[in-house]
Amino acid sequence: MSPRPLAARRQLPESAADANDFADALLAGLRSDPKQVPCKYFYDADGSHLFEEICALPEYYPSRTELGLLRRHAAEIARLIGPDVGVIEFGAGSSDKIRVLLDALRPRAYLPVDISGPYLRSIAAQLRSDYPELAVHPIVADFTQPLSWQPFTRGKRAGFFPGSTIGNFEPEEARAFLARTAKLLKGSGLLIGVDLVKDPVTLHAAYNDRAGVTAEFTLNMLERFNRELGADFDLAAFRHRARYNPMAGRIETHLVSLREQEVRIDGQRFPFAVDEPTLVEYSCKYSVPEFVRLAVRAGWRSARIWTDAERRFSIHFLTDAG
Ligand code: AVJ
Repeated sequence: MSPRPLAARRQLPESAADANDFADALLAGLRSDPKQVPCKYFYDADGSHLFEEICALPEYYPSRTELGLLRRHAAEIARLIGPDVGVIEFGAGSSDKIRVLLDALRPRAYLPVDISGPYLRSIAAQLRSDYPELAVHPIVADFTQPLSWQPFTRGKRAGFFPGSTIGNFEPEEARAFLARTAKLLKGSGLLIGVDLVKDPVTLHAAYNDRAGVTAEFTLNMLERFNRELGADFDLAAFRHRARYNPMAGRIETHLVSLREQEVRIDGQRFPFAVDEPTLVEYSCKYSVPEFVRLAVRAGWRSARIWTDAERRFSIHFLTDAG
């Protein structure tokens, strides 16, 4: 009998409650000064697909570099994680990376956690048909919040958090997230991709691609607000702006209002001044020792670190500090 891991209990449904949270978060963010909207709202089905397009851009080195590292070190990674685990992935991005891990590791179960239900289901369906032996249990949930779900996988678990998505948290939130995962993954490990601090020109290009896909990705958020919340954002009246802040070591992405305007959402009016920025994303970059310090503060032990020859990107294997 093959053990059948149970799916998550109390996973967030794509319910009216969720839609309300979404509307409330947007309205609160637009009322705050300066205006801001959480970057997790990029990822509706269209946004998730645009992000996949970003990963294929020549300027966007993180995905390619991380995938190369995973391929090169797959056997060692599988040895460190060990056999017969349930892999919990935070954010189901493009499935190339998880496939490399699945091929090398042959885990018992795969539990992707993602905020976009439709996208998650399409990824799950593809993986089920390509890996008939694997138990695939998608969990629709927002992992930026305290975990309201418990994955039931018998035996060992391993966490996988690629893409440097950890960089979307500010360092203190990143520490809190890592501390929550340390509890969830007690007795096991976390494989996590972290983009490294580097020259500003390379960083700037990665978030300002020539083809304009990143701008489209950023603006898609407004289209989503129009579609799902009945907002009336004029997409031609905002532009994408991503700049590297060398003091903070992060890319700061804003939607900038091109003119003085008023946007209506849910019967409320939101004024925007000319050139007024709305913060939509931080992508924090770390040095290797900086990230190790953060992980250790969160209760992890640094067991192994891989970087590419140009030291653009790092993958860390963290284990239970005991
Ligand atoms: C995968 C969420 C980490 O911040 O680099 C890519 C998202 N935003 N281009 C990143 C993103 C603009 C990406 N993360």
